[in-house]
Amino acid sequence: MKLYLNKVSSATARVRIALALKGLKVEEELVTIFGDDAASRRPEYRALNPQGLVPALLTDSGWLITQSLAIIDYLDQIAPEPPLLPAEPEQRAFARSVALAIAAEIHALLPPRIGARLRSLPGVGPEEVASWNRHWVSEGLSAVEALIARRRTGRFVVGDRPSIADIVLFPQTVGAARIGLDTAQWPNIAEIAGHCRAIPAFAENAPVSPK
Ligand SMILES: N[C@@H](CCC(=O)N[C@@H](CS)C(=O)NCC(=O)O)C(=O)O
Repeated sequence: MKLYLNKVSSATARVRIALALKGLKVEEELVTIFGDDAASRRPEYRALNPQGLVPALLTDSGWLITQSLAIIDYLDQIAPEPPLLPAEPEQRAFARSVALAIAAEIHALLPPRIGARLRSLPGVGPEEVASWNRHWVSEGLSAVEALIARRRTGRFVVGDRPSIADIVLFPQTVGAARIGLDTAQWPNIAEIAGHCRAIPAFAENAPVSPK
């Protein structure tokens, strides 16, 4: 299998953490995502992935899977151990809810293409974009903290094993700290992120800072 990735990308980090938890090795191809000449904008990459985003996983049979959550679902099916979704139906739904609250409602408002589009609008510069990013991460993680606080029973979002919820949450906490937010304001999230960081699969695949 081959993973198209960028190590700055928290969506990529989710997939790399899942691969590492499962002990799966894949070929990796770097796709640049910043700037007008980013590889993700080029026709060659768009021909492969019309969304022009990372991550994307090319399976052994040549099928391209886009979207980090779909890729993780696929990995969970082809390599079921350790499971990344809880077996109990309500807990399973909760793990997916937390993952989607971050992937769909926080992260979707932050990628480079959003910042570039905002900066093209009159009166919007880097400081306004930074403020936009802080606003959505802050509001989004505050809601996720409240969701987790209502249900948490163990070291991770669901019980004592990392699930898809932690895999999506952890990179977002790294991103939150990177834009100047103090993650200690979300005590459950901060504690869970600490437990994640103690696991090499998480620590070694955390998103890196843009140069
Ligand atoms: N919902 C997608 C998000 C993918 C995404 O936005 N990836 C970012 C990097 S984190 C990207 O490729 N950005 C390129 C751009 O914004 O131009 C997923 O979960 O895979």
